[in-house]
Amino acid sequence: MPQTIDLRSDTVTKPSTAMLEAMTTAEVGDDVLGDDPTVIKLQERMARLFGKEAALYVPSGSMANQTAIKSQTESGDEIITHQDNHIYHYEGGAPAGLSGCSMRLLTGDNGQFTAKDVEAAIRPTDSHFPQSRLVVIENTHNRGGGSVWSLDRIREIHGVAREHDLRLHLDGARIWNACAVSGLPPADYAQYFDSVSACFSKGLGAPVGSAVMGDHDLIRRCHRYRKMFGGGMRQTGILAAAALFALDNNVDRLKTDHANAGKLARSLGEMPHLRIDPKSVESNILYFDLDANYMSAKELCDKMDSAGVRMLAIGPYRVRAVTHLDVSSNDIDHAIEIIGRIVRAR
Ligand code: TLP
Repeated sequence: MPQTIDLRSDTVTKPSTAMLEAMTTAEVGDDVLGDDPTVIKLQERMARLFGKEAALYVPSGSMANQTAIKSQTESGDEIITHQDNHIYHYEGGAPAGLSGCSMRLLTGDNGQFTAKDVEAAIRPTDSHFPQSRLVVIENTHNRGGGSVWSLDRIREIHGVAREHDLRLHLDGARIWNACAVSGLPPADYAQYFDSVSACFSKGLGAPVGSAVMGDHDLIRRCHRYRKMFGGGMRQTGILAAAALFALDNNVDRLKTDHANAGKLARSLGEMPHLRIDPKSVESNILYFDLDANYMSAKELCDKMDSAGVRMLAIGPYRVRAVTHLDVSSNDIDHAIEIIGRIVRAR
């Protein structure tokens, strides 16, 4: 039976035999008590990579973001971010639920906004208003089509945030993809943020895990909230070993995923009934729209699914595809063939 080409997300990857081997041979201890040597090694490496004092291993990107938000806000505070950000759409309302924060949502192309947008959104210091506290940037930007932020734009936002005493958090679930596009090391981005999250379970192909980076005081607070949110784990070295393996083996290859996404986008752009600008695809995520009089995104995804290609319908006429290390260039050719057959049949 032919294998399904699963482009729903880069979270669908399965650990390779070599990664599993690294996991089963990892040295472990009780991480809640702070003595898992593999977790300690991973945290030290992440702190170094991001140029921060400390790092904390957590079960998910959502927990990395939410421990960082909880650590830097008070109930009644407002978070300034883009209306398409993951923390707003896909984390179960956690900023309100866990930290009591409201959100000031900005607009802008590809999930990005400017320093001017931030400045205009900052509340006056007056007890009528929620207190502007934290700016959150997502890089690469998921709903923005995997867009990569320029360092200049981040630097300008940092300038405004500092002027107004706001803190900055980077949702860097896919910061590795941003680095692969820009050629910059993670620390170049991280220098403008008080807290940074990064995931091992997206493009890097680990089964579980993320990290949050910042100064000692922030990470101490995140540690407390990780426990409070139920994320304290015991012999977590088996998972941290997968993350270390991913850092050693799966960072340099991300460019392949970007090339595959570009190839897929160019072919989709030539197909009838589908709309996508291939030039807008910078990393491993792409979105395309269907002509409304053609068929719904769900209908197309169901048809593709039956033919062995999986994508996500994320709106009535909008589909997302994500490339990753379990999808080869040949798989992309095969997927293009299958989709072409479907859209040309009607
Ligand atoms: N994104 C998932 C879904 O939740 C949409 C995906 O398939 O893309 N930040 C960003 C930018 C993300 O894309 C994600 C996951 C997270 C945070 C959350 O990571 P997890 O799923 O580990 O909590």
